Amino acid sequence: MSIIKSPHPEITIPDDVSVVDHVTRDFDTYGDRVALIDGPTGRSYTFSQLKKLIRVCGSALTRLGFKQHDVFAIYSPNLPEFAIIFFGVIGIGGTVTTVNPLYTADELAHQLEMSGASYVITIGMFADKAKQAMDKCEKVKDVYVFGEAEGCTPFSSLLRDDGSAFPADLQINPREDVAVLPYSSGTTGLPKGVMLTHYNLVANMEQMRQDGSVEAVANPSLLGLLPFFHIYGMSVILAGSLLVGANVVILPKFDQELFLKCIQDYKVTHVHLVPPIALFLAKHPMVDKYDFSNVQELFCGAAPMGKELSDAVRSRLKVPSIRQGFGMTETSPVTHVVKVGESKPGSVGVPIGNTEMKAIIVLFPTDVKVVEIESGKLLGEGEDGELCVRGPQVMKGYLNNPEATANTIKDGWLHTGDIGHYDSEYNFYVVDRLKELIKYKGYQVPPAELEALLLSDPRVQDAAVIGVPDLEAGELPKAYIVKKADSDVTEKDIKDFIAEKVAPYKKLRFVEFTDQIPKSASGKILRRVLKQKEVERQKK
Ligand code: 4UU
Repeated sequence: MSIIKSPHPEITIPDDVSVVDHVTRDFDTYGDRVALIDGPTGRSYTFSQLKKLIRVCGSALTRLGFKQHDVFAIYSPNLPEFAIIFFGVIGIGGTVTTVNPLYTADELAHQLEMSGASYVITIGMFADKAKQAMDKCEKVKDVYVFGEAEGCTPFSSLLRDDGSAFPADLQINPREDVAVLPYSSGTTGLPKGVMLTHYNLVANMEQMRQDGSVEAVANPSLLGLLPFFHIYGMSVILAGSLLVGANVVILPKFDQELFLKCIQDYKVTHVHLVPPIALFLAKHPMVDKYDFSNVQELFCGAAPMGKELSDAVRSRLKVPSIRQGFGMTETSPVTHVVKVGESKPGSVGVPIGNTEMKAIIVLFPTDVKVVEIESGKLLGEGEDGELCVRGPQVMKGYLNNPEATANTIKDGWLHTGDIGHYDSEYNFYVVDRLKELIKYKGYQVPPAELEALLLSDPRVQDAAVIGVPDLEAGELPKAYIVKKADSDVTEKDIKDFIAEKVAPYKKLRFVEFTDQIPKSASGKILRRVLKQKEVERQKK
């Protein structure tokens, strides 16, 4: 019945260093080793080249008039050059907002507008969407493109610079300045800009470094498959691996054959996964044709991976370690990881380590308390409740949204909106989600966003969206619709209406017409009532 501290010893987290200075601090030592490799083409950059290009890019951006605290949007799949612009912007004190490249032009425009971005970079394939979005946002000055595309400025123009305009007197305040601004819907409502400071990211990198699994290997190589626009790919894979001198084998999307071939041919040692890819590894016949002997660890997060799936992957691939972690965009992202050397299938692990650096600053260790949902009372071992976290990785807040921030961080505790419990060794188990968020293959699908779109359809009287359990995707978005009295709208009409407006992973997979949406006295949708109905239906 108490607050739980991380079982790891406390570490010192520097609060006087920026993300780029921290990540690149040993790049001169890593020198000519390969830092980034494009999986499909083999195009690569060494640590020395990357360090130089980050500076060159920062200098070129400065010449353009891009200043400290300005916002640059990256709307791109994973590519080695993603890292150059990402660290180039952050290195001169700018903020990067990352956008899912599958977003429609409208979804992109919305994020550009909300984040106040002045530039956006994309790839040729998405250049049209980026230009359409720019036309809707006054603040956006230009669209950059990796490669070339009509009406866009080539990214290569930012690399033709001698680096001399890099700001010499740059003062970054790591505890205040926002390095990245990914979007998350949090526990409720529409996506919000998550302000992660330089300190938040440095802290999480150091907390993960304490884990030691990557550095324990002679030539560590991580697979950069999970998207860099999402905090997992951005912080843990891209920044975290470069910091410790591991290379990243980058894949722009999940292609079964290429995925397996790259792991084998580039001798990848650490593979970060989400549950649907773990399922592929457990089941697909193609997997047997490839050599996994260099893989030291498979690491899964972003959605629940149960014991059965974990055991199935382990027994098939015979990798030395398979572990799970837990995190959120709002926590930079990692808060829990299974201890190195331990096998705890089904558990998301113990709270990761952290430190109190200065006694005068209220900097708590990564404690986790389990709060009973209704009362706020602390719960004990084995009792399910809402998980609340505090630590140096907890975000500064949601951009321009003090209300949502106050509802999420209370007395210094971040309320995850997840339900779980812990065992006698402080291994945590996440068993349910209190918040309304739907996760499709680890991607966030905010029901409130789909509901707002549905209500904008004149044929719809009322709507509620929930996630229904699915073996492969984790959850699939389903809408309950109350039709307008005179409407003969069909399920297909509703699905099409949404599909036109949102990225493919947010599409409604099921639509059911109903007479009434269950609501509380205050008018809130009772999602658990609808979810319960689904669970019972699936049992039949
Ligand atoms: C059950 O998904 C993430 C971050 C994931 C992450 C990153 C690095 C996990 C491990 C790691 O090392 O962020 P968001 O913001 O997209 O989604 C956060 C939500 C959580 O609140 C929870 O509902 O995603 C769900 N979630 C999980 N659920 C994340 N990880 C897990 C997990 N089991 N392991």
